Amino acid sequence: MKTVHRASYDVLRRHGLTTVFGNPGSNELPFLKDFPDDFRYILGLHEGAVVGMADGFALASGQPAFVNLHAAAGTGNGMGALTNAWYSHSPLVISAGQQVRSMIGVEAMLANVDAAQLPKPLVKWSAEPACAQDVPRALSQAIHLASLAPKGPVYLSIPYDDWDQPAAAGAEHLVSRRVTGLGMPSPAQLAELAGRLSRASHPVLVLGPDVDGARANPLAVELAERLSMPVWVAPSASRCPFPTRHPCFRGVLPAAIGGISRLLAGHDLILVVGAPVFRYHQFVPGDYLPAGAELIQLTVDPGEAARAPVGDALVGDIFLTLEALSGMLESCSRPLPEALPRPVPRGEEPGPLHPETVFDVLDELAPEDAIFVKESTSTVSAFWQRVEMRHPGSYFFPAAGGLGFGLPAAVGVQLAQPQRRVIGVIGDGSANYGITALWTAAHYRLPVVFIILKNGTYGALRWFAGVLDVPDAPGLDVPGLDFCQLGRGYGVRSVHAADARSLREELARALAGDEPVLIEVPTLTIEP
Ligand code: TZD
Ligand code: CA
Repeated sequence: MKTVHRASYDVLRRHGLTTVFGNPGSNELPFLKDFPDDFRYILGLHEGAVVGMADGFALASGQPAFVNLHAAAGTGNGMGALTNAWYSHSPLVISAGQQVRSMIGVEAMLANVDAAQLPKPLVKWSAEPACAQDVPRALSQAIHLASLAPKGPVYLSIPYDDWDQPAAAGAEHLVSRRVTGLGMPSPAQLAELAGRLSRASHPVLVLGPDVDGARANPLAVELAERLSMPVWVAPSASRCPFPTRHPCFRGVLPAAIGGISRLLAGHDLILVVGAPVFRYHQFVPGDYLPAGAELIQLTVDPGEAARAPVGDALVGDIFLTLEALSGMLESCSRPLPEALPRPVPRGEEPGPLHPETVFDVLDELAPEDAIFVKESTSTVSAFWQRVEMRHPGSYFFPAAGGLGFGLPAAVGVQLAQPQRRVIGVIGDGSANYGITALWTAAHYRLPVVFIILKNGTYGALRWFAGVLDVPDAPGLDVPGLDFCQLGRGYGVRSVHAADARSLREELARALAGDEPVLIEVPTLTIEP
């Protein structure tokens, strides 16, 4: 007899979801029974870390990732991480164990009351199948929905007495279904877009994370070169969509209404690709656009298109649309923009290192295809200026600013990209929200290099306190943390590097090895 358990694993296997990120409890044990040999279970010690790892894995692989959480408590612990997954269009298929069906009503221990409601509004779809026989089909629905554009997280609550029930007749059809769909603008819409771009005299390109998600970075380069456009990265950048030393590259736009229109002044057409318009953060009033500028947004997400306060929008697959567009555009006669000057290396001074020095060392020693997972909020601009990123999938930052992404996502990215070296650049504040991921890195021997920038404070909040005129806020400092001891406690080789020379030595040693290493670096506080 084929059980719901067998039929469900068949569905997961068919879609390549053979890595299970989880933290188990009694509700989940029947699902984990007879765990197939071709599956691997990646244990995280806290659900925030579990979802963060799965998020990193999904973003870096471009494939859906499967998560198994413990009932309501495990789901709740994972929800902060879901804010990031939601905004990065990360296809997470999250399952949670439910009490046996007959004990949900009496609210026995571990009954997930109103389970489907719990993860909303941070999932595309959430359900508890109406009967055991529907579980494999619901799982298949969850995987397809997570993977269809715009990708995103979904949630299934599964009562644990479902697994050994007989599967429904016909369950085998699930594994032969393919669900595909890549919406494209029509030829007429494309021609209009190409026409507007060709007629513009000072167009500018603003690229967002979904360009990198679609691996359309080379197409963005082609488009920028063909029309000699300066290229900005859309504000609150969670990925790197464009090679950062290309002559067209200008940097990351600030996350403020006024700041953006100031920086884009002089352009008559702003083409935004793969980003919302815009992910603002600090409130600086001003005009949405500089005088005389039009904006066109190309996005894969109808929600992003509909909610923008300004400009026209075209919804469609980014890779296919850019590909079609490049065939329709003549090269323009404008010269290419001049490359930004290379940042000057900082002289070395005694005392805590300037973050710029740390980034210069990273730029010097990191492999050219290294992947950076960044979660130090006050050092974002310095990092983008100093560390060259060349290839798709080279940079990940929490898409909703929900801290606790960095350490776990670095682990998930390394699992998805064993050929490339992952370097986590993590603040001493941020590190604490996902610290248990160190154990997972050690346990599965994943060679992530974790660089902890230790300035003893929530640096970005110090800057924000100035912006918001709150000079006296409590709770902004985090002195007395010893990340070398924490790292060792979780089983990761951990070293302290107090100056540029020892940072260089320790980083070179870490990169030459094949195990995770934590490097704690005392740093100065700078402004984001
Ligand atoms: N809690 C969560 C889950 N996410 C958050 N974003 C915050 C709190 C608030 N927060 C920020 O937005 S930045 C920040 C906090 C606490 C400081 C992070 O400190 P850090 O980095 O040491 O990681 P910097 O470079 O010192 O800013
Ligand atoms: Ca800090």
